[in-house]
Amino acid sequence: MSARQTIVGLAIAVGGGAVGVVLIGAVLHRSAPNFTPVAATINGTAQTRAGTVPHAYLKLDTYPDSMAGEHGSDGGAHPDWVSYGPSTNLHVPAHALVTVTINQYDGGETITNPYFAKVHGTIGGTMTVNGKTQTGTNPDAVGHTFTIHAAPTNQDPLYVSVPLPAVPDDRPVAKGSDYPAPNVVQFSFMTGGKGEYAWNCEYPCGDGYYAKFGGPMSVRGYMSGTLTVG
Ligand SMILES: [Cu+2]
Repeated sequence: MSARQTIVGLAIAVGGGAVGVVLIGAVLHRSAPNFTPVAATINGTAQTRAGTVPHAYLKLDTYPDSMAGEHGSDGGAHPDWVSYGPSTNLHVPAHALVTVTINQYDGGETITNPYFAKVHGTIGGTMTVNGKTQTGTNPDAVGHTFTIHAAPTNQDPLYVSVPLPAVPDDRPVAKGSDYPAPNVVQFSFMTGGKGEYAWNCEYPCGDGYYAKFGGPMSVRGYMSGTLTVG
């Protein structure tokens, strides 16, 4: 078992004088539980600025609890924690167009940093929400974000951040489901060469812990994971 540790942080240094803020986005241990990976499905090719490349598709979900994702139907150790599914261990091909579809089932509120209510790093700088093209969402109604950070190494840079609009509190539970109908968010991005990246949610959804950045926000496998390009 490798003891190698990958520390991936989003370091924001506000220079000048005594003001310095460093945010550590995620600390991921190789020895942490290795959730069953989900690999993007390659289906045909896409014409891009980089030429004709494989077109890969990845499907994810965000839930208001942990009953439907990788923690098992009993929700595991923290059934009431918000979670991504079906896995937080994601694999996509190198030098490909990756189209991600996220079914977002959770509610939400105001995001701490409105930067993350905007779309960054996708093709065209846009996403679609329930079929409608948008460059961001209302910062007062964000459920989660899907944010890929490039590790500070010599691998190709990869930075993508997409806000996932909150499901309104009054949307009823859908027939045959435990949840209301989701907001369906879709976006595409290009991968470079092989690499290992971290992704996480930047909406403070860890209710009740450390200004809402604790709990599911600070334990791998809920609101963070890895993205392997290769
Ligand atoms: Cu979240």
